[in-house]
Amino acid sequence: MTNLRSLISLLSLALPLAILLPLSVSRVIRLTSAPTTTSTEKPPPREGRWSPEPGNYTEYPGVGYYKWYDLADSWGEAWLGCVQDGAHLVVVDSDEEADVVKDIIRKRDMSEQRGHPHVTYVGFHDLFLKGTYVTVLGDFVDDSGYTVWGPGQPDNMDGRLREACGAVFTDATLNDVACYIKAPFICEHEL
Ligand SMILES: [Ca+2]
Ligand SMILES: [Ca+2]
Repeated sequence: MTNLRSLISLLSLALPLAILLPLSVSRVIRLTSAPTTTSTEKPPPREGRWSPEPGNYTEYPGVGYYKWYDLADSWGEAWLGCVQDGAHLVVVDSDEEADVVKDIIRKRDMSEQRGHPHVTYVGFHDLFLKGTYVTVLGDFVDDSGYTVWGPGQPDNMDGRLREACGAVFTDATLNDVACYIKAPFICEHEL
């Protein structure tokens, strides 16, 4: 009889708990999974090898951080190299940034030049749709703020070759090139 009474009192205690507990758990889950996209703040930079330390990325005040790489086996390799840095292939989006790119190319160590001498890979392509140039950040090149193409470009090598990947000449004017050539590239990290 005593056992039965204590069982009843235990149940009367446990029952509300059994009802309340799932409610509180679901409330916690709802709270922790609440969307956090209402903030207008930029997300923190991705983890990677990017660093503003000397010898790594160079700061051009007011424009961005940049790093020159001597060689990629293809445009895709260049793209990946920058992503692995926690950066991106440079997206030239102003005349000012074009001057930065020109400066970086001018200062490059020619003794290390192993890729195509007139090509530096940058972050645009028309791989998705021929003739529609987009940046690696997903914007149309036409809307990017810098659309100075080299003479006759883009030309798909006078129509003889599919040139779907983005590059600049040494004067930072844009060019479409074949995606598989060996060329240097520049990565950018936003300020
Ligand atoms: Ca940029
Ligand atoms: Ca071309």
